[in-house]
Amino acid sequence: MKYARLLFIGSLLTLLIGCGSTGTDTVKVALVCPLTGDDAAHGQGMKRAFIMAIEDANAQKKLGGITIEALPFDDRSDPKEAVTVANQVISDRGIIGIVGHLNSGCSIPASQVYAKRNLVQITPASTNPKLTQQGLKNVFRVCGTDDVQGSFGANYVFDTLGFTKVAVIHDKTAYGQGLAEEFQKQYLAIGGTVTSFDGIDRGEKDFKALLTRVKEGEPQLVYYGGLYAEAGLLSKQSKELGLAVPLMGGDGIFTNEFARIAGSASEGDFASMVGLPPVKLPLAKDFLARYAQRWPGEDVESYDALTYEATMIILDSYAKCGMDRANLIDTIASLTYNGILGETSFDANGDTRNKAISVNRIKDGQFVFYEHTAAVR
Ligand code: ABU
Repeated sequence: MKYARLLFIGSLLTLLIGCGSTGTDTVKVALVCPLTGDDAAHGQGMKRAFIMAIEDANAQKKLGGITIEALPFDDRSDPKEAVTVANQVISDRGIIGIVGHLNSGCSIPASQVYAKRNLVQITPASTNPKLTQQGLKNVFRVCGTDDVQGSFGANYVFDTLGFTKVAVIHDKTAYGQGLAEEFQKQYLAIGGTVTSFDGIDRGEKDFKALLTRVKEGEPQLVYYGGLYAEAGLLSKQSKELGLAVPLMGGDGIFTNEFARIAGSASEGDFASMVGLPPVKLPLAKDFLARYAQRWPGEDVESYDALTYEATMIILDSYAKCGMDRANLIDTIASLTYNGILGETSFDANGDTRNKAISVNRIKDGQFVFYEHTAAVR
């Protein structure tokens, strides 16, 4: 009899936990990105924007009487850690969606874990096209992709800057190598010469031997697929060796931390960004003013506006359709959201239809908006 009662209570608990947030007065949203390590400038910016979004949504009573809890997790840019964290996230039935990850190499394996539980994942930063080519319905992306960004970069260097000989370096990650290969493919297709194509390891500090060899090819620019920590050192060491040509990278180097690492060597270096920087988003004006008040002295980093938007899209959609996970995915797949990025809607793969690309350039130690050009030739 006692055993039967315990069995009944156990089944009831299982049912309640299995139903997720039924009757709950709190729901949770997870942010997963690198909060420590070499990419932490990006990740900490994402965390600030994420917290702001949750605070704003609670203040607006977006979910009526339900309180929204912000749950940031650190994947340390490590694909194995990303999968460990993803498994932790799916075991918390109160989590209604994930914003993240930053690194494509983390987002891709983690997305398979979230898919097992039909949990929505929106990345504000992972740009490798493969993420949304896996046929997973739960995966969305509010930033652009590296097929567009790499091709854009090649056209920009060849047509706009007029450089016909470049060296290409990448960091062997899903993001960095993918971007460098897209750049090279288009650059060769339009008649450019790639003087060298090399991979480095993340965490490496001394690139002098590589750059000495790269210099022999007499490139007019170094194109780098990777993130700001190694890019800053590459820029600094190339100029120290007399390879006084600009470095150009993608969104992964678009942070003033890049210039802090490179010092004055980075003056005139370029970064493309998958989207317009927040200062050029007319609807982000209020966000920027409030960000400065909420986080005094902190830079608005590359993915902050994208992270804010991704969080709001999950919450806005949840407010419309409630706790059913399949409904939430369908709601996001078919929405047209007007927010600080302008209009966001998703194609059949879950990629944003907003393909804007901007070029930003270091001036006096800071990235400044340089120009915004049509993305594809
Ligand atoms: N998109 C640049 C950094 C993140 C990534 O895609 O790996």
